Amino acid sequence: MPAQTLPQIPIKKGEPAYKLWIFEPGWKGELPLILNLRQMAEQKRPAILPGHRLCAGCAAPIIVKLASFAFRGPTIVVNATGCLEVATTIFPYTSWAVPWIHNAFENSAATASGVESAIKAFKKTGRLQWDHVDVVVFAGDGGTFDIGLQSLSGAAERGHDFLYILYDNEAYMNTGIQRSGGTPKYAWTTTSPVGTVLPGKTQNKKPIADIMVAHRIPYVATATPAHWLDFIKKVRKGIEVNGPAFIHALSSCDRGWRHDTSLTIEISRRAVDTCYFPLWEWTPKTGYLLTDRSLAIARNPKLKQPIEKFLEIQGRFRHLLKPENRHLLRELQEYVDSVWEDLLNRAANAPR
Ligand SMILES: Cc1ncc(C[n+]2csc(CCOP(=O)(O)OP(=O)(O)O)c2C)c(N)n1
Ligand code: SF4
Repeated sequence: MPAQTLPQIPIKKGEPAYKLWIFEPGWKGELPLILNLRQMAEQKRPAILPGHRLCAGCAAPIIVKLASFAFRGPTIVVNATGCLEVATTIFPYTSWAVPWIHNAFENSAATASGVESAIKAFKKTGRLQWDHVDVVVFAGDGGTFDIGLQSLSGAAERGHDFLYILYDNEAYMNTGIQRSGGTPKYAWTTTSPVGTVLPGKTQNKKPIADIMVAHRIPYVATATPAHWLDFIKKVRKGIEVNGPAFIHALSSCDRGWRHDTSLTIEISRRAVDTCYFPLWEWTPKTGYLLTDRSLAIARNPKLKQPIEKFLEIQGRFRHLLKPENRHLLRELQEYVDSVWEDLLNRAANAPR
């Protein structure tokens, strides 16, 4: 059965329209598909259904929903232990509308490798009724930056064909907001407290997406739920490539980041506007390419916002806005600026 895309339905007058370039297997070029959010909502059933127990304001289900709009056909989801898993599969219920496997905290990429190998074997022996069955992993930062890194690296090195989506809420949220390798410097967590001894976490965030680039897999990208079209396109590209693909999606957590539940999308927007979390993609052929708002900022640096804009709406950084911690804030700004400069130097489409 060939891969299916959305039927082209005319957009209603006055509705915003976006052009999404869908890559179809077997096609030399690209198929343009005009769509908007209403069409997607009406025509594509997302992989995750309402009724789950994730907190109001949690970005994780938005990430799954947006990602699943880009699924091209039969898809198996592998889900590491974490908030997304525990809150969507409370026995005897499930919120998943696709085949879904829960695996241990540390080995989602190993599980995905096994699933992908089984699919390949079925195909080889003529027992697969579809052209392809895609494998998509969703795992948190604890399950990716830290405990699952070796299985992810191994799967990337072996070249298994799956898309790994990291939803990065920057701490071990499910077990009570403990710091992870994805927690940014000076953020409060329950294991990196703020007080007279410590100003929050004292180490920088691990550059996980760059670590995946170093594996030279076919596709690596960063994304946020606020830049939804950019995200959907990246998911589709990650699924279409043959071999491992990795998407690092920033996933705000109102419990751990201490923000108002209404600010989920605004926080993602500010993360990109301040260059705290730049949007880019990387392939072996193109190298780093800035995308969406980050490309706009590179072209017009006046759009870049100070880091306070990202920090000021989150309780986990409240201490940084106190007068006595101005030097910490300055240090964070310098760090963000140097990482951004470094990216500008590497990005092939950044203005020189
Ligand atoms: C080997 C192992 N160690 C610890 C745990 C306990 N545990 C379950 S979920 C979790 C935190 C998950 O954090 P993350 O991957 O960031 O996902 P989040 O909950 O933030 O979505 C921990 C420590 C476990 N299940 N297995
Ligand atoms: S604790 Fe955070 S990551 Fe977990 S469900 Fe709530 S908002 Fe989402």
